[in-house]
Amino acid sequence: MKKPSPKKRSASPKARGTPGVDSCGVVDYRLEKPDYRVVEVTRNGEVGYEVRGDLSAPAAPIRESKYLTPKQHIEIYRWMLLNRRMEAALENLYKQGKVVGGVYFGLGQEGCSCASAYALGKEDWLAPMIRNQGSLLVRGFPARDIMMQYMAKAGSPTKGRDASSHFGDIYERNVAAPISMLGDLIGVMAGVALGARYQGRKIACMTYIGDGGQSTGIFHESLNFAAVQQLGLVLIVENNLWGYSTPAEHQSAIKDLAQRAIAYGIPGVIVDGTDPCQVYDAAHEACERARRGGGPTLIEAKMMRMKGHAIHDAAQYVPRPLFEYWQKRDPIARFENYLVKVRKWLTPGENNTLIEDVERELEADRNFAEASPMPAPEGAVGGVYCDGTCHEITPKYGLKGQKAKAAAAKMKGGEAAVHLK
Ligand SMILES: Cc1ncc(C[n+]2csc(CCOP(=O)(O)OP(=O)(O)O)c2C)c(N)n1
Ligand SMILES: [Mg+2]
Repeated sequence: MKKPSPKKRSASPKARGTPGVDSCGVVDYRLEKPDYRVVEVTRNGEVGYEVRGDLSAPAAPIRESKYLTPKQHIEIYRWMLLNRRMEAALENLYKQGKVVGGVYFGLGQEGCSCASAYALGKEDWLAPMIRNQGSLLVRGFPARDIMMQYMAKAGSPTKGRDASSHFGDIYERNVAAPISMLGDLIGVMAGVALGARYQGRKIACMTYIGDGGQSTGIFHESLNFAAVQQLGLVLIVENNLWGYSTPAEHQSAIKDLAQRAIAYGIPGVIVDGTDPCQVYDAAHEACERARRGGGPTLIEAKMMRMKGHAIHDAAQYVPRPLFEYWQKRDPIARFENYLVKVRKWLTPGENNTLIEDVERELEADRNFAEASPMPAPEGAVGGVYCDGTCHEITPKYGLKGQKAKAAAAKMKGGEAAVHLK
């Protein structure tokens, strides 16, 4: 691969400069503001949705990143490609009857998942949601793990006990497993941030919530707590316009979900979720703020869920023109164009090599995952509940020194054997 020149070629003048700030103080990184709305209509007794407004505008350029080097741009692009191609492979595995449950897709959201997770350092924490498979890849889970998980293989992160994405890694990768009850992860990550503070660790804790999930009570309770305690939480609101079959407009009366930040006294930021540079810059600033003890940031990433809720949902309720509008804003096609044609940081040949490399990696991982055995039936009886003797629980952010010893002594003989570092 050609070594990208450290000197940046500049993007178009429009794609640079300071982000705007709305009348509520919400920072807006976007270079275009879609001008349409989704309305409910009844035709021949059937309720459905239509789009009203102007859908003819061409896609905006990619915004120039203030922080990313050319090499980092290419790395994010590679993660996005891997994210998309892995989901395409999962769709095929599902159609071949090899996936045990459903499959969830982040099609059209790869830039948001990958560029946000890319802003995290090794010590930071991530709690992904079901569409953030790209974030898992960036955080170091190989595609084979995700594929084995969907196929409930013995070698999958949950050893076949879960058939979608309820897994994490609290020891090496600092990833908390997704929680299906929408919004609950926000409180969990606020708790991780609080624990880290007691340890004097300066870390950022990132998680996601959807436009639908933002309506839960726990969203309010957790974010308010994080704000009052000034915890290092980075909350990305993935506004992909749909919560199952409910349009975002029918979920919240405010147009910009980032404005909710005002109610908690924290910064609110809007980004175009299909532009990885915007996502990265906003996430990077929020992580820096979290690490220096500045408190939480709410980032609203505006984009579109380009498939149904999961593989079983054909999304027939979504007006077709909306798909066409967002297809023009495909994050991977636009980023590829930016890297190859606008910046010329990748030659077309290097781009092809990179794509082939991603496909090769994926092919090897898919073969590995498919060839892996299913768990032995008798294994199902173990490893679900901890009886206090089956494994050691080592808290990552446990108490230190004398306090730790005292706590461990108190716990001995109690419900769980806790071994403190
Ligand atoms: C508290 C709670 N209520 C309802 C559900 C059922 N549910 C799962 S996903 C979903 C839609 C979520 O929409 P959104 O938050 O916009 O996320 P998206 O699927 O668009 O990524 C619902 C209602 C749930 N898991 N948890
Ligand atoms: Mg949604």
